[in-house]
Amino acid sequence: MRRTKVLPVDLAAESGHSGNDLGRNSRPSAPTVSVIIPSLNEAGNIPYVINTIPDWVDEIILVDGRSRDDTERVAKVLRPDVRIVQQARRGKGAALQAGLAEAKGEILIIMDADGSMDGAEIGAFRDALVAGADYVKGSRFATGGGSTDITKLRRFGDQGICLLIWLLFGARYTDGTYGFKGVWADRLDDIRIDTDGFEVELLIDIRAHRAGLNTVEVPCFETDRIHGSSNLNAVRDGFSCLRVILRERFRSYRVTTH
Ligand SMILES: Nc1nc2c(ncn2[C@@H]2O[C@H](COP(=O)(O)OP(=O)(O)O)[C@@H](O)[C@H]2O)c(=O)[nH]1
Ligand SMILES: [Mg+2]
Repeated sequence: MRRTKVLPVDLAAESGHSGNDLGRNSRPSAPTVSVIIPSLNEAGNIPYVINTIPDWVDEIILVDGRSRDDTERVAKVLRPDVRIVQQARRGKGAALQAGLAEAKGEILIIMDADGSMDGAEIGAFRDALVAGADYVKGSRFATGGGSTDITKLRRFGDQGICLLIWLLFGARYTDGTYGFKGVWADRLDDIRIDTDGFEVELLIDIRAHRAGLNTVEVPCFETDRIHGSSNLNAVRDGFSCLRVILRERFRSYRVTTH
């Protein structure tokens, strides 16, 4: 089984670990950046989220999951240049499919709209990608990261998912369910999201690994959701995660040559 090394950001450039080099050499040193934000009834949180996003981000895409509140209007009032994208089906995975398909940036960052992620951390994602990573995972459990939001049940579930991904795919990740991620647009075809729910987080991780993407984790700090409550159901979505892990394990892959 081929292994993807997961490296702290400062080791990425000097590691020599590489996936498929196609396109990497021609990447810009000052890439354009799109931020994709799946949002479902987040009107109370979206001002905070948008205000944390650095000025140098070129494009903000808000994928609205048919919110019943003022999410879209609040976002537009705050940042008139926010692009609103509608999704075809329900779920965070469906939202990411729609948002990523519309994004124009060379680097694509995914973050939540609940106020638990700090847009100031986007800089670390961009730096790791410019330094040579194809795909960057935010991790609450890497050294330097943390969370005030995670429950014991979710931490236990996350550890189980990381263990399964290691045993079944050989990828050593410290966080299996965090939604703060970054990827070069030229690698999107390797990931090809085809699931609609919260299990999308680990689907991306597994596919990135199996496609040989140079993956780097950056430590992140997750705070409590500001308003409202989580849409995730630990049991229902836990089973969806298991289903995706097994489906991916028994799915045949075109192996990327190095
Ligand atoms: N567009 C869209 N966004 C969603 C959907 N479900 C969840 N989200 C967003 O995905 C992010 C993570 O969801 P959240 O409920 O906070 O889950 P948790 O962080 O795992 O507790 C938030 O920004 C939600 O608004 C959906 O069906 N459509
Ligand atoms: Mg959340």
